[in-house]
Amino acid sequence: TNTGGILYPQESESRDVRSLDGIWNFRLSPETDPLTGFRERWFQKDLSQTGETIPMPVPASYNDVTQDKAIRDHVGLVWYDRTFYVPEAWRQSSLVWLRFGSVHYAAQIWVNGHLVLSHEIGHLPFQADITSVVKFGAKNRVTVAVDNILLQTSVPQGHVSEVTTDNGTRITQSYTFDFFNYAGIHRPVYLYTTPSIYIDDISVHTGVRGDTGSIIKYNITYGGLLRATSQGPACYVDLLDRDGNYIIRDAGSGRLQGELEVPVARLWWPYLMDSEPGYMYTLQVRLSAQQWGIEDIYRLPVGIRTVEWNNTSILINGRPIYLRGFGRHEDSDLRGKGLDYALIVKDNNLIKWVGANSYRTSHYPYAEEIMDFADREGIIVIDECPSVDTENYSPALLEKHKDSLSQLIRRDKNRPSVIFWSIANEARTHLSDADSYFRAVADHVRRLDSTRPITMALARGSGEDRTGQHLDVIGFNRYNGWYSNTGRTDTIHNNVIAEAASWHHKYNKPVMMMEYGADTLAGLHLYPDYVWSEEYQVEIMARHFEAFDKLRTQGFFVGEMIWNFADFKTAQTITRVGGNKKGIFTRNRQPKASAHHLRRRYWALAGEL
Ligand code: GCB
Repeated sequence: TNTGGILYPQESESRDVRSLDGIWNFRLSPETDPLTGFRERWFQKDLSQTGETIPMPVPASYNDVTQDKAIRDHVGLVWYDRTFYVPEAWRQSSLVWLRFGSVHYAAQIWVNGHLVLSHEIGHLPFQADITSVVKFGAKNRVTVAVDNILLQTSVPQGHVSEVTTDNGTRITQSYTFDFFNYAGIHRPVYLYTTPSIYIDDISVHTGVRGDTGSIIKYNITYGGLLRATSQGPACYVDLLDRDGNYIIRDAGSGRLQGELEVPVARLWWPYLMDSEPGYMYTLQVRLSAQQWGIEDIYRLPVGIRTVEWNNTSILINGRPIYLRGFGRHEDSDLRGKGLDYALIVKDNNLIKWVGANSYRTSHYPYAEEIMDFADREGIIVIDECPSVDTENYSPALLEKHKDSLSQLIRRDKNRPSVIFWSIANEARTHLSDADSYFRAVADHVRRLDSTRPITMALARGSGEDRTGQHLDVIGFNRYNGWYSNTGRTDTIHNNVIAEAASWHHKYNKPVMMMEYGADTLAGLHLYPDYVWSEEYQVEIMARHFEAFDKLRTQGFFVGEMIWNFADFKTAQTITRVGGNKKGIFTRNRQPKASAHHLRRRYWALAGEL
């Protein structure tokens, strides 16, 4: 499943794309007999023939769309299916692919009763060539089994235990991370075609050569069967500007690797650092196997920029950057983690309205459709894998953790917006195993991509940390005035400065504050400021801003990210009132007083750049 490329499905002269989104059939596995569906082979018939099904939207989490608590809180397997037609016309020299943007947490997929895909870790796309099992010119069925159980060897980790209920023993899921374990088919499902010899993957690296111009290095891999006697396919590339004008035509002399020189390139700049941030070219790749009359065309958006870093700073196109952003979540009412186009456009507009230039994909990879906005708008992304609150290090966990990063890098390697890889959030970095574990993770990432710095969101103190030496940039999470010294906003300034300095002193790396904040109930006003009120959130921020401004004069402090962009749902606990309320926007994206306060700062910071 996880070998080869994972290019986003795209229509072209040689490719067709159909959406399988919509209303699917759905049913739970009985909690008392979770494997029934496998034993009775539910994937070999229509799900509705196995028992009662209900309509379920795709994409969406299944948890919040019904009136049934048993569905919201279900632990274990659920089943989905739907039917679709494959046109007769696709039989001619086409391969048919099935691609899921994300199914959380683990999934098995059958087409017409044949197992075609298995995937684990959620949040990342996976696909298969299903040509040999589809019926052309006929009705087909796709069945999906989804398991939301998190164990000590899943990424992220969780615990399953038993609980005695009024109706007997049930299993119950717990986890220490602070967001709801939404599950289901979270992102779009596509059926698409390629020619039988096709562009499998494209990798680009961009560089700037002094004043003479820019270069785009590319590497193309192809898939499909060629007869032993035939020559490999020929590859040609074109470069188009944002308006669709050809800048370079027919380059590459047929070869799969090459280098384009772009004499007066428009560089990809972060938001508000240039009048046209996020400038994207299109690399048009044409692969042809002439003796078979086959041509495949794929258009990859490309931004030209460089990333460099040293002990004190990160530079884009040679200029130091200061990050002003957020931690975020994929989270909303009703949909949970399901992709919603209205929501992603709104979020993009809010990010620009606030004047932020960055965010971290806390605590897992976000949808490709969201990342596309970051590319086009010049938003800097700290791209995080799904490892959160790691404890109990083990070889099995390490393999899965590395796999999540392989999949993430494979998906996002060409995105100019991705400036950092974040390899974990709030791992137990004080434990003795943390050193070798994170060395292995960081080495793995550097082998796959040495062009971007590696970071991690650290929560243990700098004194006890055993992992910072493996990172390029230190990010720390600290809730001064909230989890510690609650109510004492007069402790924030000095503590923030002292902690940032201690990280830099220990590791001699650039340092940023990756999380800080306070839970705030929108509409609660208490003055003088008092915890949970809008006034308190603003006061906490104001004290942090003073500390950040002082730190910025010391030469190693590279950014601030408030926790969180918006309120979000969590597991049920006694410290969360309807979820985590540290958003500067409410869950339905209305500003708290803090949003206006942050906006004044971020626009002012942008003006200084
Ligand atoms: C953290 C975590 C984040 C939580 C946040 C909080 O340090 O990284 O996932 O939501 O604190 O609000 O407690």
